[in-house]
Amino acid sequence: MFSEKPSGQRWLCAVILFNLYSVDNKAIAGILYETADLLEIDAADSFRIRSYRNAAQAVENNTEQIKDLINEPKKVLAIAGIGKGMLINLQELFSTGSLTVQADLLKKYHPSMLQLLKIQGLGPKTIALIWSAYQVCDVDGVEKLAREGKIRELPRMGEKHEQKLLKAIEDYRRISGRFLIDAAELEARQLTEYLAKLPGIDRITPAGSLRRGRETVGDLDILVTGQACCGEVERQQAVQYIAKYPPLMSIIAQGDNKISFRLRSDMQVDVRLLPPESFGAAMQYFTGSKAHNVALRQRALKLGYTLNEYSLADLKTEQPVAGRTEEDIYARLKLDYVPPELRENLGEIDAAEKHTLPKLIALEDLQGDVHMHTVETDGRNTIEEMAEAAKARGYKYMAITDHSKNLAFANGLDDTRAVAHIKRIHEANDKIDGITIFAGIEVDILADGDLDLSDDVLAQMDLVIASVHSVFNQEAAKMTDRLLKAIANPNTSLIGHPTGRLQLRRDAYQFDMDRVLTAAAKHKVAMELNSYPDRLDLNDVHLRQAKQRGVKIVINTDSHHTSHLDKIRYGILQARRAWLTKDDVLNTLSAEKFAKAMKSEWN
Ligand code: DGT
Ligand code: CA
Ligand code: CA
Ligand code: ZN
Repeated sequence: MFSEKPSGQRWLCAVILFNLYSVDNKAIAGILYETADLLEIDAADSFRIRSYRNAAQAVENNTEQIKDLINEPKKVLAIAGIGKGMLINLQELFSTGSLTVQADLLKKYHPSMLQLLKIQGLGPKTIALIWSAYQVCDVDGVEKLAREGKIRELPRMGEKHEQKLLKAIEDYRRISGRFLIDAAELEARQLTEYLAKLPGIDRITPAGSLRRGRETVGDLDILVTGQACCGEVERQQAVQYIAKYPPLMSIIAQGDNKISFRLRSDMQVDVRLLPPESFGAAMQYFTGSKAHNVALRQRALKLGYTLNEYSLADLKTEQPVAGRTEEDIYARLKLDYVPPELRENLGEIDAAEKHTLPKLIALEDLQGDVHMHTVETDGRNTIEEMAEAAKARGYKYMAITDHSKNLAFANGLDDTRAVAHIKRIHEANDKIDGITIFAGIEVDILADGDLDLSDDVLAQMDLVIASVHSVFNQEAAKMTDRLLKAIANPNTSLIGHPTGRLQLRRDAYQFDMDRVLTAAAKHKVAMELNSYPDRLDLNDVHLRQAKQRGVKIVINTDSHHTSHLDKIRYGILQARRAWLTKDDVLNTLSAEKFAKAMKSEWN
């Protein structure tokens, strides 16, 4: 059976038009990983497949950018995992913008193979199996096979595999086309730098879900204003300049004051050019959310105004009464200014009317970050390096929380190594002035709810983060009991990344959130807000639920490198979206009070 011809054109473009302007190591690694997967589908020699995967990993982890080294072959060859053959591949990639091996394989099969590989649990082996039996290699085609019961007929496959595959396809559809907040932010920043070079531009600001701090972003909405947006000729010139943005891959639509395009990263962008007098109205409108806008427009009508992306205007005379700033618009509508993170129509308009909007937590309120790893387990820096970096951020305290032994691939600590590590942390604390370094641990919650280290060792810690890192697929009842047992352990200070979800990759494990939060409140165990963009766990909805149950939050980065400490701002955004204030978050306390809180002594 043959499937309809899949629409893989976009992928083909991605391969051929590989834009060399901003090729970072991650992009190169992506191509090498894809090539390895395609070789595996093609039943290539396993040694060859491995050489591509190894090279991908080496490129990904290399601290220097390959694009800066490519003209010095010796330096590239010095990277472990890159041999002469791979060097030739990299040189080809940089001189022609594509890789013959990959291009040939995509010609032989189909570019849509790459989309299939993005489906969780569908590896090259299964794809090869499906291809050889049915010559199908696109998402729609595979879904059809699964629905017709044809996947279960393949060797080593069954009904269960088929159901799992259908669920994975559903997940893929839901998440494809969305991006992590850090990726969206980076694209927005680079584009902003480019736009800022255009003469006659006063302001450039992201709107949409990025400005609201949503955990993932669909497309970027960038608003621009200044002289360059005022006349027809100026706007045309501006649009022409934007169309030459090097990472731009294809233009989707181009109008008089708007241009929509797709970036090499596959992200879609809408740039709007606005006159200064409607910039505030446009910011309000394009920040959204849609639900907030609808409610706000109804309120405007009730008060005798019309509200759109150009202005707030008198209903009768149609004369604009506000539009230059957002603040003017909210004030005219007799509302306190609503911070973008709250604009989801979840009670914020009511609160703004009654002057009861919360004073949201801000980055400056945080006194410390208490979840980080070091070279002792799977981190990249030493205790001292992490401490200096935390101190440089202005923190009063921090905690080193390496992994426990159950996480064998991360070289987790057993009791003996954990005790020795506490000693090292104390020594570093004595040596480094200006910051308190707490000795902590991120201990695994084992499948039965026991913690992975002895009570005696855990009791010596200043704080204990208990986290689930294995056996995610338990029944909800069992997982709930597992978490409840960990919470009841007197040594537990907080639960790390409580739902275990990995955004755009892995669902949360199943458990009864309400019972877990109730128990956490009772035992004075805090819940983590893990700021890592892939996690953001607890999310905004759960954080709000936790606050209602009286559970305190600790906002951490889970840093594995000094550069990760900066990710704290993504956590702050989620906390703000959940209406959290300083009082809801324990790491806004002084070091002394925080230490007590970690021993479950808080009011
Ligand atoms: P995204 O891109 O899916 O992450 O989410 P947003 O919120 O950025 O949504 P987007 O890009 O479709 O639109 C940007 C903003 O424009 C949105 O937050 C509110 C506004 N907007 C879009 N469509 C409508 C609409 O039909 N009615 C109203 N009132 N506002 C809209
Ligand atoms: Ca958007
Ligand atoms: Ca948009
Ligand atoms: Zn963890």
